[in-house]
Amino acid sequence: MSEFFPQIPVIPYKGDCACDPLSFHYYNPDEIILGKPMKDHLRFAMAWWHTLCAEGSDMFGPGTADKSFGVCKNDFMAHAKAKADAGFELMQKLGIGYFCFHDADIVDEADTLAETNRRLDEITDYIKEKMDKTGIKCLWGTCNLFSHKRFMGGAGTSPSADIFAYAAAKVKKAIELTVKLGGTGYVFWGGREGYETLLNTDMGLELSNMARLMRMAIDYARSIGFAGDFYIEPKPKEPSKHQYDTDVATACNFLRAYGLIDDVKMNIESNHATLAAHTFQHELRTASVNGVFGSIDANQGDLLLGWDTDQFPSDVFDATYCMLEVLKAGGFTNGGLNFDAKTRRMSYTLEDLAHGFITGMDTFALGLRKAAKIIEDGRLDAFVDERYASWKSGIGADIMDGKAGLKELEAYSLKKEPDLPMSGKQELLEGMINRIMFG
Ligand code: XLS
Ligand code: NI
Ligand code: NI
Repeated sequence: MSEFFPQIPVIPYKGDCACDPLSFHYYNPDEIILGKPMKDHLRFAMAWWHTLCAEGSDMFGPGTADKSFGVCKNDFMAHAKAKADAGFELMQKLGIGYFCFHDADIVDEADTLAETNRRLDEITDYIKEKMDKTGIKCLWGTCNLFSHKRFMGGAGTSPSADIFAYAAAKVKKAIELTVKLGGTGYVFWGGREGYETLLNTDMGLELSNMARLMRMAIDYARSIGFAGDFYIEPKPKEPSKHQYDTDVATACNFLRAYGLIDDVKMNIESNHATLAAHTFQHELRTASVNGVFGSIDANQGDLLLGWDTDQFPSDVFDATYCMLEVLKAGGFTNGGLNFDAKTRRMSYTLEDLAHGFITGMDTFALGLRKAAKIIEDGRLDAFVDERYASWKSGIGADIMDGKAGLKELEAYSLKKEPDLPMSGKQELLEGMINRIMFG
């Protein structure tokens, strides 16, 4: 079999030697951090779509990268297999243990559902063989319910019952493929599950139908032995003007309203958080306090741009705060860090792709190291404990234990005017984090 990335060697960890860009500087897979190897903390995954399909097209021009992998794309099955070969070669060279996929990424859709399903069966046989040989696993699968024009008005939220039925059929197949490949997760990203204008939209019906499709998917998946996690991937806009799964809190409300909260967790994407005017950290914390922290789409946006730029992550502060949330949530179980990221349109070579992953993996490895340092240092946790100390005894404990209501609290306050809360000391804490980060 030919090599697709001859210029990329197996990427070693070289630690302190910073001069070789084709090496990891911070990611040392087997090094133990807080009792666990780095690779188990981070559980890196390759996104099939950006890595093997996306060629960098935008609204103003076609792609600049060549992802034909030496095969004519019209020969769709040969091309699908070449993509799989290239993907496994890259994952092996980078030491990435997982991948994520949409049905439509792994082989081109045909004109009929029956033929599409046949193609999917053939390509997943091929992928499964490669998984068995390499030990690389599937982190999660999902269904592309947004590219084809039939889904212009949504899939589960389409105004057409026929389209809903077709979407359900595609979800059924995508779940079967995820189970076949041993995936431990299934993602619902509401691609076009939203609206442009309420003038033509029955929001109540659309929301209840979205819940109906999820309930059908969960029940079917469990009936065929899927033991992994379901995730909603919130995003506020793009492609819809207003997407129903706007952010983690909105998605939690939807899940509670429709009785799905015990069945679905969150796959949180950094760039989606910032599009929702939240920090990545905010979305992660909201998920963990609601008991729905699941998995992560690791990328980074550009705060000056209002769309999902899906850049490979390089922001060490963001990665550190992310890993702090992951560590505090007890780490990943079925989830991981999926690089839902692509190289810039001007970085069009296959070598650039490898650099995207190396930088992204090293950024999160450094983030993990720094987050562990912040935890081991202990001053941040101690400060937060001290700030909330009044809840541990006296009137605070009485409120927590349900012993004091409004009457008792009035009596208490009539006797004692409160002191100001202690200083929030944000500036001190920010400086302290800098010192922990940079020594
Ligand atoms: C798009 C989403 C998408 C999901 C999978 O913005 O990030 O790529 O991760 O459907
Ligand atoms: Ni994503
Ligand atoms: Ni995205």
